[in-house]
Amino acid sequence: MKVQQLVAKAKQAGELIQGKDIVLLIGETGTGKSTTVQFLAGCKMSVTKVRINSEAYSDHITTTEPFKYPGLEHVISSPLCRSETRYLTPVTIPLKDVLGAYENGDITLCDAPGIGDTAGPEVDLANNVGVIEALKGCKSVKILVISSYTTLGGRGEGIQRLAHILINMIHGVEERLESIVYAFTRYPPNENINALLLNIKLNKVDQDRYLSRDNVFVAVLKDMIQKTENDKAYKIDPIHGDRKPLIRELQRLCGIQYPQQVIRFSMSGETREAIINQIQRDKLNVICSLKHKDSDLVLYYLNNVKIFNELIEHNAVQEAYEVSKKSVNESFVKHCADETDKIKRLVASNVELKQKDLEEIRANIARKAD
Ligand SMILES: Nc1nc2c(ncn2[C@@H]2O[C@H](COP(=O)(O)OP(=O)(O)OP(=O)(O)O)[C@@H](O)[C@H]2O)c(=O)[nH]1
Ligand SMILES: [Mg+2]
Repeated sequence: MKVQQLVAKAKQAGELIQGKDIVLLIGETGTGKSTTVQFLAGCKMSVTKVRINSEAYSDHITTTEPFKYPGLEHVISSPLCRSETRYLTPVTIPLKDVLGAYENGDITLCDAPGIGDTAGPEVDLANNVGVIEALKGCKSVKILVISSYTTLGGRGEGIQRLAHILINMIHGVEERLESIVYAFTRYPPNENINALLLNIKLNKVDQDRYLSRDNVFVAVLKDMIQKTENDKAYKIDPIHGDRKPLIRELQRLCGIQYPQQVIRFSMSGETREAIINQIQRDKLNVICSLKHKDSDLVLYYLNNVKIFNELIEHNAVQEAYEVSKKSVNESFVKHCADETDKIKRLVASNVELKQKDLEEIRANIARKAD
């Protein structure tokens, strides 16, 4: 998918959440974010067996009735382990539908693409561009972190990845923990999540010289442990669960103000490299199209570089943008000089200057300036 298309889609989502207090779902691909949005929106759900390859079947939970709220039709869950959600999709739920007729106001849940480096650079970039662009105009953001038992990993690697997604995405996350709530999908009913997390902290993190020195990571893990104490972990059971406690908690949470200054790109090293390669190609394409005097292509590639430059703070990106701009500028200056020479030659040749000649020169310059 083209960057421009992604940005356009993200802007549409951005318009829907402009000036709103929203809840953003964050989690790795396939952890159950879309399913959780459907559950919190009160959709009736049932489980079906879905064939995921020639040998294996998997339990898939889907909605069984028409969608009640606008936007829900775009919240799509997938049994296949690939990134299904590509854009930020807001769904607004009136609180009276969940908590009772006496409640005013509403809550806007934003389903988001899986963040992380599991799905390849293109998807990672798409996710980042979409989420960050769409969040620019909203008023505040509460974070609902989704962690799945299936991605936990034998030694808690899933929690580590998740914590690092949060750290990369939320600037100063350790000071914004009051804006975060954790929910857990696919956990066996009797599994004690708090004990699992505590075990990861004591037996993995505290024993690891590097991990235990990572203060921000330790702060996030401790926050998870504290928030799941006394059996308080929010386990998502999309079919039989009660959505009220989690909605109440989300309502109570205090959102991150000025999210555009706090929420940032969380892309993997692989994605960063892919973007830098892409930008170098776009820069060369600007120069090449200038040589071929194809102004449509010049504009197209220059715009690509410009979009990346607005989205990503990186020296290589900035440099590519500056070089592209400079090349276009120099080409324009040269073109004007050529046209000036043409006028001078015409004047010097004593041939009578015709209105037509001047108009042609003026049109040439104007076309380039465009
Ligand atoms: N058993 C069970 N399955 C779940 C639960 N939540 C999600 N699933 C299943 O997990 C699969 C992936 O769920 P999605 O909701 O698409 O996951 P996602 O996080 O939105 O994935 P991306 O949009 O790709 O990032 C689907 O087959 C769901 O039915 C849950 O709480 N319990
Ligand atoms: Mg999804």
